[in-house]
Amino acid sequence: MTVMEAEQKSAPQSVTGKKTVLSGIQPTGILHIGNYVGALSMWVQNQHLYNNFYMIANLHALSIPEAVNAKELRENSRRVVALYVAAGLDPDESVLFLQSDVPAHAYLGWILTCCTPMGWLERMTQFKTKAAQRETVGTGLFTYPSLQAADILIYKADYVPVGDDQNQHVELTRDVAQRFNSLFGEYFPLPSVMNRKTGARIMGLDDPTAKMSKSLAETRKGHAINLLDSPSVIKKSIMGAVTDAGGETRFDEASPGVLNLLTLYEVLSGESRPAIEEKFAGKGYGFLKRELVEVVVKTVEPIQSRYKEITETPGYLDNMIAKGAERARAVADKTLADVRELVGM
Ligand code: AQP
Repeated sequence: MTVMEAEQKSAPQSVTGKKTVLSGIQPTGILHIGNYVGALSMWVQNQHLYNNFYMIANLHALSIPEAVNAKELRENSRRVVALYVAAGLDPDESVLFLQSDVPAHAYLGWILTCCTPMGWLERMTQFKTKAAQRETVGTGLFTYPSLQAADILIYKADYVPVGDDQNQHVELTRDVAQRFNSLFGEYFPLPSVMNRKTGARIMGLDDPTAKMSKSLAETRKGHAINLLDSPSVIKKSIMGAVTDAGGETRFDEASPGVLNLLTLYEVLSGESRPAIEEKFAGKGYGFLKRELVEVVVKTVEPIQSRYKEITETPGYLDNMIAKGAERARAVADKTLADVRELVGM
């Protein structure tokens, strides 16, 4: 894996000396290589540098209730925590928890929703995209970003490490924090987004114009590579990836599908761009795909074997989830107590 290439703007130092990060993933399916590259791998690489809060965003998963099955949501939530640890997050170093185990998120979410003008939420591109895909649009899908602001602000996070599709939500969080501060008194620090420079948005293998996504992966074979896919499924998905009739393997000249494959190869192999361009020059896309299969399999194999160990150890996950909830609540409840005071409750 390459040295972390994150964009960091300046943010205030936390009282403990280390800055704080918060991020999360919705348990709406098995994590894919886009979630891993854009978010999870960055968390793992940086975990020694920060106070880390990583949640499983199960309240957010309810924002499209028609897609929720209670049993599956519960199972997926456990799978996502297990994948966090299997991918390398250390549950002692990072606070890993289910969002729903910390009721202060929803409480602060309400207060921040009250501080968020509707126009700000109407501008969110993720809302517009997801709303356009369905007949009934729940209010929760609309107010999702103000709950996300609460997730971030309740830990007074300095940084939010995410894929770049989430940047607009982090910008909104800054606006909401500023609005709260101007209404009720200077309290929340303004968080900054943290993205990879390469791999902040991995595209669908079957359609390089659309972001690789868990929900699309459920209905479209070959759209995504899931972290729990077998080598043969990975091979099938990558060999079937959309490319073009050309043969161009230079990063700045490649078509979207080929650029997506090159980007995945770059991030997962850790090789430099000039070395990659030299390696693939004039060799055809079949060679690029076969090499990519190899690095993807090499990336997911250790994750899968740790995942198996974790999920087969009785009580391990339950214990970890309970401890994470306790540690997260201790911080979140304190912020909520301050906020209650500030708003007059
Ligand atoms: N394709 C991607 N490339 C890079 N980063 C990505 N992320 C998601 N897709 C990509 C990052 O993964 C984190 C968790 O995302 P999420 O589950 O909270 O929400 P999402 O962005 O809506 O993810 P999906 O996979 O597309 O899920 P569904 O289909 O359920 O909506 C975030 O940091 C995100 O940027």
